Amino acid sequence: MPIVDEPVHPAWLPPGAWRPITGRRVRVTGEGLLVRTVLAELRAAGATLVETDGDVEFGLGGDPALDGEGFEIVRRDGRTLIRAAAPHGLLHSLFHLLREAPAGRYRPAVDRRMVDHWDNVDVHPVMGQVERGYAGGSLFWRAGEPRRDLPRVAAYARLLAACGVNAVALNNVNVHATETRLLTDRLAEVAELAAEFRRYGIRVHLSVSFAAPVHHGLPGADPLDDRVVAWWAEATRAVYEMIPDFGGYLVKADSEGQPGPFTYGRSHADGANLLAGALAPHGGVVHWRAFVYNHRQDWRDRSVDRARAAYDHFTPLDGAFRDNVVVQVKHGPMDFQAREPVAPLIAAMPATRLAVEVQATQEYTGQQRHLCYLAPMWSSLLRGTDGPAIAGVAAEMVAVANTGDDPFWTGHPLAQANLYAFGRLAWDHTLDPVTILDEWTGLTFPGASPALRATLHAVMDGSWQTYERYTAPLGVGFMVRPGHHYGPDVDGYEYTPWGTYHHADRDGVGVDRTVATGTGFTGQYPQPWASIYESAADCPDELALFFHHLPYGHVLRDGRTVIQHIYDTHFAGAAETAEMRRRWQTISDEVPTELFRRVAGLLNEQVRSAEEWRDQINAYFLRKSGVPDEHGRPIY
Ligand code: GCW
Repeated sequence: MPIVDEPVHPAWLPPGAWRPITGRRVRVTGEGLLVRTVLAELRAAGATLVETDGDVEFGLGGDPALDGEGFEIVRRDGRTLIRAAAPHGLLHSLFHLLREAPAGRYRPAVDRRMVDHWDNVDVHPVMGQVERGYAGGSLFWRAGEPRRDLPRVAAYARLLAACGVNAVALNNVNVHATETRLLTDRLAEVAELAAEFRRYGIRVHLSVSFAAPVHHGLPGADPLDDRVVAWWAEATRAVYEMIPDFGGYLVKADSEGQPGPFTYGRSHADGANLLAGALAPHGGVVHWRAFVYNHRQDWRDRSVDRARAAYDHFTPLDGAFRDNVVVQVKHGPMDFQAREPVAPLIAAMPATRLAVEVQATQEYTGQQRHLCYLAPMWSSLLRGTDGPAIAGVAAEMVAVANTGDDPFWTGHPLAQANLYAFGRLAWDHTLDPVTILDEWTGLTFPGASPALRATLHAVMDGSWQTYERYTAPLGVGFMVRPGHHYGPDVDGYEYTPWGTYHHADRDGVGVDRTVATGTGFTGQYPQPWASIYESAADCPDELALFFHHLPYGHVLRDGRTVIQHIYDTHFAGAAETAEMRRRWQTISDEVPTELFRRVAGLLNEQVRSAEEWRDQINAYFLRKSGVPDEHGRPIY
């Protein structure tokens, strides 16, 4: 089917975003692919390229301490001088100029800032073209064939580079038969995409199946079998022959039915080191996911706790991985809920290179039908507001992509801010989410009026907490419809094998994860967090039901009982969505019509869905507990 070109929204790089460059005399020295990209961008932005005395000068030869991607901005006599140690730094500095970055030295907090696509080549019968994708189809494949809209891929690469991303995994971590061939006879498709990303300093990675040798005729995939070792070495050599700057492999092994080393009685270290050995001669890395748990649990057995699984599997392997293995850990111990504590594994692998994975695609945070600005969540995890800090421990940051072939890239136009904010926070963990939103607004809506800025802050800054208020209470999680995960279903997962329970009964609710009387999960944390979480009196309210089974009458730190907190937050959260919708109507003249309408329509759905959540959660807990709302509001 031919691709029908729809006008694509420019996201944070509309022509107006280039005002700091347009019309200026710019001098660029240096050569190579990325310098040519910088020159092309400057030309397109309407800069005058000069040989001497530019108003803006980009050059190499900066302090080597700035490493491959850092740069220095000096402002002197009305001129802007940029020095980088390598061309990557020049590219990043260009985009920093659009944000009117002040003079100073800049370098990223972590070396790799990666976006992982869960794109399938074939349309999966249940998951579709993109697993957990809420932004249309894949940018790379459509119905089993390469989509080949390379200008669109280049535009995407440019957006990623402009927010600081430098690596992308193209395909889903659940690798089906067709996708296994991307590594072999369909490698040319990957090479074609890699060429577009390369121009923006982004390296391409592939998700691979641990059983790939079996798909290609070997009797097994035992990591200690010489034939398997040789197969991976040869397959990898062929990849680098075609894609010399290939980033490496991403692997979901022994997880939710994906194959892995356990089949052969081998460990995750054996498995990861096998691939690392094949990649090492070429400079590639393996991202080996720690999302390993028993998804066939007996709900009757309260001694098994899914939250414990990653730590239990991986901490004994600390120090056993080769240097080019990166263990990739989800930020929380469960699965991308709106509220979870930091995964304790992150604080327990001092001898292992770790990447922390967050989910920009809004599987459990409204599926890009609800507005939910995630930067405040990510920032608080990085800073360690309510648990061990991720910043300083994670060597890399990864986001599951929220993008697709939707004309707004992200389905909900305002969800673009999540991708932008991920890149910026991965580059600089200390940035304030409110400042990032301002930056994003300034780029996306050049010349935004104070009213538009104020409205975007009003509807976005607190939207994650609003979402949290009207959905699963106090950190308990997973009260969603099984399968697609949209909308409320309090008991949907309660008696299933997935390990995601809330244990509500007539007396109370929550999972006892204490050492004293529960699953012992709190003991996986370093002090002081182990003690803070262990104590119902000290545990932060937002995590109260994650760590404790509490009576409905238990008084939380904020002075309210658990049951009254549930009622109050659900009424408040739903009311906040109505207010968001009202605020949005006030700026209809200030944003492009299509964007205004798309957001307005989605806010209608958000208000409807939030009311549904409010009423189901409140009705469920009133019926279970028999405790009425102190304020006598309608509960059904
Ligand atoms: O949250 C679960 C999702 C799966 C996903 C899995 C994972 C790609 O529901 O769709 O599979 O996490 O992260 O591997």
